[in-house]
Parts: sequence; structure tokens; C-alpha cells
Amino acid sequence: MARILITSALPYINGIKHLGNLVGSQLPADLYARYMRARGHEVMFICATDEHGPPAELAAAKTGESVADYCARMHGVQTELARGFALSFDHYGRSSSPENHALTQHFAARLGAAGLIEERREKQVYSPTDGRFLPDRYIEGTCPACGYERARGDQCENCTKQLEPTDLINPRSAVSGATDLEVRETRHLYLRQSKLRDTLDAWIDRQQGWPVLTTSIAKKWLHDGDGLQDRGITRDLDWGVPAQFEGAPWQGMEGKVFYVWFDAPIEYIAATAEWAREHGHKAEAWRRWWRTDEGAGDVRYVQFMGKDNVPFHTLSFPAPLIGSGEPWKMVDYIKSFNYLNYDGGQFSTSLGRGVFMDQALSILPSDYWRWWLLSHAPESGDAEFPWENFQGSVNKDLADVLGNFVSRVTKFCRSKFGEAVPEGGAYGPREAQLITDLTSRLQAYMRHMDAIEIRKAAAELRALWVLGNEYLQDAAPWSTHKTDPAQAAAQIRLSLNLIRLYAIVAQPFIPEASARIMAALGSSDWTWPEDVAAALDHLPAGHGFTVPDVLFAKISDESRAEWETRFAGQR
Ligand code: B3M
Ligand code: ZN
Repeated sequence: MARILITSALPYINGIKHLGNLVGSQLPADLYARYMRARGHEVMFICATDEHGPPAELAAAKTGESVADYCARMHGVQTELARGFALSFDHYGRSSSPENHALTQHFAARLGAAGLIEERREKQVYSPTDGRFLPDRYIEGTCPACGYERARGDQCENCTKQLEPTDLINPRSAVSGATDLEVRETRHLYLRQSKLRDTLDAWIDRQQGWPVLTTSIAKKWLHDGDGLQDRGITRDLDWGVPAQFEGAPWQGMEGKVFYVWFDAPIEYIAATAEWAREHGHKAEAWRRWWRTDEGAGDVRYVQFMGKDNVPFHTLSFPAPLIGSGEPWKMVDYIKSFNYLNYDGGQFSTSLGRGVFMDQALSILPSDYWRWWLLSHAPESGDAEFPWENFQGSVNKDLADVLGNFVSRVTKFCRSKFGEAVPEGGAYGPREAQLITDLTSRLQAYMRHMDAIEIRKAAAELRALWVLGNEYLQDAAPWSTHKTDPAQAAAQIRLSLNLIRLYAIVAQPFIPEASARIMAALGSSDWTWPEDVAAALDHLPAGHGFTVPDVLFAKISDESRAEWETRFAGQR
């Protein structure tokens, strides 16, 4: 048994995430967490809302709530949606927690003591109209690298380049739209990342087997142009972790907070401390996940995120971990994703374009979305969400292949043998062949799941379901029953056990359907079927079951057309 630490990129607190956000971090992370638990490993699966910075302040200003109230409310909303999608976090924290305040300041103090933070006078964009400095997202303009016109002051979402607000061409205030912006002098703390460049470079080189998408982005930020730049880590904002605190190795930072990207990844650690507090564990319980001197040396740490988050996780987060001089657990594997686009363009909140998490759950059960999103995860390039493909995938894979198998087997058994596993004879050569085929498919499925090759894993899972259908078609117990009822009984006994095997191995993808199947089969033993032959003998003759209600209802053409229109947004 291994210990596996899994973190999903922290969704910003503002607004409800769309399906593209979901499949870019939280959902695949959940798949992996569920799979690793199912294989018997000890898992710590952490996520949290990312609550600081301009997005929260701007959103709260719109609703008229205080930022604190807004964040508390939205954390509740996001928690409910996570539950709706069956995301199995061990803890879903908040980056505004006391734990994160303390840890963020701890890292800042350590980095300061190590000479890795320096104070700089710098010129910042000031808006007389708004009466304030405009950090990060408070300012928008044209990206100097790619020309995208709606780049934000911290990053261009088109080309992923990290920016400083003063880099933008034709800047304007995101608060008021004012363009009469001035540059004024202010003082800020800088993390001297450039001093850590060689260390980070060597660390990246030691990471064997990382996806090319991940390492190439990191290498680009390390080496392009002048290489890794020092980074301002404070902002003139009220909401956040105060940059002036007791024991701080600097003075005069009152009224400033740490930059959201400084404290957000530290929340991965802090959320584990929140977990310990909320579950009544000893305060140090989180440390065995994060401190290599306290046991975390044995932990395998895997991060999930969209490609735009990769620079922050390969460089900006490792920099303070390494720079602190303390034995923090570093990430072992980063799984990053491309974008899921909606109908030829981007999802857009403002245009009401695309399906958002709450809307998705209001029209269909979470498993339908989980199955499609995961089996079409944007792993090798950007992907699309076409309604027709979604409909086809649900109707074929879930309803026709898996759902139909469950329904045919349980209903046939009920009508011929009653609602209990029939006795029947021994399994024959056809069953032996099936067991061989299932075994090799299951091995392939496990290999892909271990490697977090999600599309490939989904294809193998589907192939496992297909094998059952082919067997049933071939064995044809409905005919066998007329001439050799004992053989038909054996075929059904095997098929009922195969349904149970399906529920167990499909659980990471479609947990709710799996739970319903297991309940119908009266089984609560989720032990992974390492040995397929043994698993197909698990439910003994006489074991009672019930026929489950329709597992997956097909999506009609009318519904599909209606949803297509409803979520198209204004064009
Ligand atoms: N909140 C950005 C995003 O949601 C940011 C991730 C933080 S991970 C520490 O894409
Ligand atoms: Zn750009």
C-alpha cells in the first residue's frame, strides 16, 4: 500500500465553473483519487477555493456583499456542486483559512531570511478615476506577446504568458474602464526567483516521464528571453494574507497583501492542515503528507491542472518550497490538460455560452457528464464539446453497452430463476476464454489508469463492457435455458458476477451508477478484482439481488436539440 497525495488546481471563488474547467483539473483528479483508493492505497485528495485577489473583490463589489461574505457563500455553492459531481475530496478548503494565513507568512519569513525576498520601489499603474492602484486583473489591455486584446494584468489567457500590469499595451481599468491611467511609485516585495533558476532547472531535469506539455512550458519560462524573472509577490489590496505581520523581516508593508498566486498553492498544504483540524486529528497529522522529514518521503504527490496553470506549478510554487530551505514534499508528477472548447469557441459566462456545472446537474445525472468528459478529456490537444457526440456517447456506451447488459441479465434471471444467483453447473471453455479476455483488458485498463492516460483507460473500460455483451450474445442463455437449464444458470451466475465486477472497476468514472448496481446486487464488498476468475465466483448461488431501475436513460433528439439552443448563448 502506497500513500498518494493528490491536488487539483484550486478554482477561483468567483462564479460557477464550466465543464471545461471541471475536466481540466477537479474531475480527472477525482478519477485518479477514486482509482487509487479502490486499489487499496492511502489517498489524501485536496482541493480548495482560491479566494484572494482581484477576482473575488471584483465579484463581491458586483453583488454588494463584503468580500468575506461573498467568499463564504460561494464556497458553499462550490462545495454543493462538487458534491453533485461526486468529487471525493478528503478536504475542500479555503485559501482564506487561518492555516493558509499562517503558512503563507511562514514561507515569506523563511524566504526573507534566506535573502530571497527584496523590497523594490516600482512604478505601478494608478487610476485617478478609481482612486487606487490597479494590480493584476484590475487592469486589461493588449498582450505584448500575442496581441490578444483582453489580456489581464497578471497573465494572457490566450498565450499563457505571465505579465506585469505595466506590460500591457493600451491598458484600461477593469473597474471603471478608465484609460486615463498614470504610473506612480509604490513599494513591493519581490521573490528573487532568478537566484533559484539553476536549482529549478535541475529539479525539472530530474523529473522523469513528465508529459511534454508540462516540461516544455516550464522550460520555456526558465530559458526564453532573459530567463526566469523575479516576481512581485505583494499587491495594494485589502483582501488577502497581510504582507506585514509579526516576525516579518521587513517593515512598512501595511495595507498590502501577498499576491494571490503566492498564497494559492500554499493552500494545498494549508488545506491538509484544515483537514486535520476538522477531522479532529492531531495538529501534526498533515505533516506526514508534506514534510519529508516527517514521513512524506514515501508519499507520491500528483497534481492536476489546466495548461495555463503549469508555469505556476513547475516554477512559482517550487521556488518558495525550495527557497525555504525546509524539507517540503515536492510534486512527483504533474498531469496537465488542454482546453475543452464549446461548440467551436470558448465557454463564456458573460455570453451564457456553454454548460456550467449547475446547469449540467439540472438536466442530467452527474455520471453522464463524468463519462463523456473523462472519455474525451483534452489530453493530447484542445477538445470540443459537440452535443451530438455527447448524446451518442451516453446512449451507446452507457445505455446500450453497460446499461443494457445489466438490465438483460438481471431481468432474465428474475424471470427464469428468481431474484437470487442461480446454482447451475461449472463454467466451461467459453467462460474460460471470457476470463482470459477480461483479464487482459483489465490489465490494460489498470496500466492506463496508473499512467493517468484517461482516454485510453475509458476505451478499455468500454471494451470490458463490450466483452460481456458479446459473451451474452454468444452464450444466449435464453436459448440454452430451453435445452440445458443448468448451463443457462451458470451463464447467468457468471453474468451477475460480471455486473458486480463492472461496478467496481467503473466506479472511478461513474460512481453513482456503480453504487446503485452494488446496492441492487446486495454487495458491499468493493475489493478490486485482481483475480478475475475469483471475482466471477464471488456472489454465491442463492445470493439475493433486485433488478435495478433503468441505469441510464437515453438522451432523445428533442432534448439534445433543446439543450443545444438553450446553451448556445447570444451570438
Ligand atoms: N485559481 C487559476 C485557475 O483556476 C487558479 C489556480 C490556483 S492553483 C494553486 O485556473
Ligand atoms: Zn498573449
